[in-house]
Amino acid sequence: MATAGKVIRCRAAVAWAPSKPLSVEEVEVAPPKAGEVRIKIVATGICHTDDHGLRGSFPNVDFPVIPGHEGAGIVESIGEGVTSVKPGDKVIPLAIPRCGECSFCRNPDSNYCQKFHFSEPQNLLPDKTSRFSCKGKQIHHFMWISTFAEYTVVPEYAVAKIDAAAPLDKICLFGCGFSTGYGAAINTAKVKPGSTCAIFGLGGVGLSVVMGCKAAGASRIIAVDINSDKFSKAKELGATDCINPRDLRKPVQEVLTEMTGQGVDYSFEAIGLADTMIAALASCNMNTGVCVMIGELDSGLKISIDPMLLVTGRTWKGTIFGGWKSRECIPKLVSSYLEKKFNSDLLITHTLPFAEVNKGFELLRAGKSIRTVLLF
Ligand code: PAD
Ligand code: ZN
Repeated sequence: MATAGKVIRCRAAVAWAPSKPLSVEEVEVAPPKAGEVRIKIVATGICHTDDHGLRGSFPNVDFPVIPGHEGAGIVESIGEGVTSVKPGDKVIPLAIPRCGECSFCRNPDSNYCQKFHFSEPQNLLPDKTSRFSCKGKQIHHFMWISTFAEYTVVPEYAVAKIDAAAPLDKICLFGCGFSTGYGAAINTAKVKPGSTCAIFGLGGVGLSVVMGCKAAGASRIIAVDINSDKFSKAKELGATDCINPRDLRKPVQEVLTEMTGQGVDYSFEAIGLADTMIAALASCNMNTGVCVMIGELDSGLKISIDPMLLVTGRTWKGTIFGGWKSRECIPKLVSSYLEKKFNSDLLITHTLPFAEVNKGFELLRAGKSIRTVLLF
C-alpha cells in the first residue's frame, strides 16, 4: 500500500484525562516495527470495559490514551518478520494476545497469556514505546489494540486473521463482547443440555451468555436485570424467564432458589458489582452449582463472602474473553457466524459514525443500547 513505511495522519478518539468526554482528534500513527501489524480499523463496538478504562478504574491505564478493544479491520502494512498476515487481510485485533510461548499459552486448558494486560501493562507496545502521537504528545495504547483509531498498530500475536467474507461491521463484536459471553457459557461453565442457568446483567456480554446457554441446550434460562427494557431482547435470544430484582420483596438469590428448587446449575455475573457477584454465587445450587464471574469490579474494590457458600460444594470461576484461545478460536467462531450457527447481529442496536463516539457511551450508560457499532 502507498502508505506503507510512512506515518499516517488519521482520526482517533483520545481520552486526555479520566472521566472526561473523548475528543476526536487528528493523530499520527507511526509505521509498524518488527513483529507488528498496522491495521485500518473499519468498525468498532463500545464495551463496558472501555467505560471502566475511561473512568480510570481499570488497572494499568495511562492517560492520554486511545481506548477501544472490540474492532475489526484490514491489514494496511506489516513490520519485519511478520508472517501470519499480509496487507489486505481482514483481521480482528485481540485484547487478549496469544504469544504461544509462555507456560499459560502452552497449557491446553487455559486461554490466558502472560502478556495480557493484567500481568504486563499494555499501555505501550512490547518495546515500551507508543506508535501514537497527537499535538506533539505521546498517546498511550489501550490493551495494545486501541480500536478507537482509524489506524492502529498491534503486535502480530494480538491479531487473528479471519475469513475474507466476514462483514466487519458485524463481527467486530467478536473482539470482545460476543465472544466473552458466548464462551463463558460454552467454554468456562460448560453448560450441559437440560440444565438451569441464571444470567445477571443483560448488556452485550450477558445477552451473549444467554445465547451460549441456549446453544448448549439449557432448558431454563433466567435473565436478571434492573432495567426491564432489556427483557424483550433477552427473550428473543433464548431467555425463558426474566426477573427485575427491584420488583421483588426478597433477595433475588432466594427467589431463584425457590424457582428452581435447589438453585440454578450455572449462574453468571455480567455486571461488575460486588452485591450481584455475591448474589450470583448464592443463586447456584449449593452442591454442584457453578458460578462464573465475567463483570469487572472497579480496580481496588474488593468483595467479601461467607465461605460456607463454597464449603458446601459450589464452584466459583472467572473467565477472560470467554475462555477462547484467541488467535486459533476467533477465526473459527467467525466461520460459525458465516454458517449462521448463531445470530450475533441481534446484539447491535445502534450503528453510528465514528465522530459520534460520545453519543455511543451515553446510550450505554443510559441503558438504551446493547451494542453500538461505530463506523469509520
Ligand atoms: P452493559 O453496561 O452493556 O450491561 C450491564 C447490564 O447490567 C445492564 O443491562 C444494566 O442494566 C445491568 N445492571 C446494572 N446494575 C445491575 C444490578 N444491580 N442488578 C442487575 N442488573 C444490573 O455492560 P457489558 O455487557 O458491556 O459488560 C458487562 C460487564 O462485563 C462489565 O463489567 C465489563 O467490564 C465486563 C466484561 N468482562 C470481560 C471479560 O473478559 N471478563 C469482557 C468484556 C466485558
Ligand atoms: Zn470488552
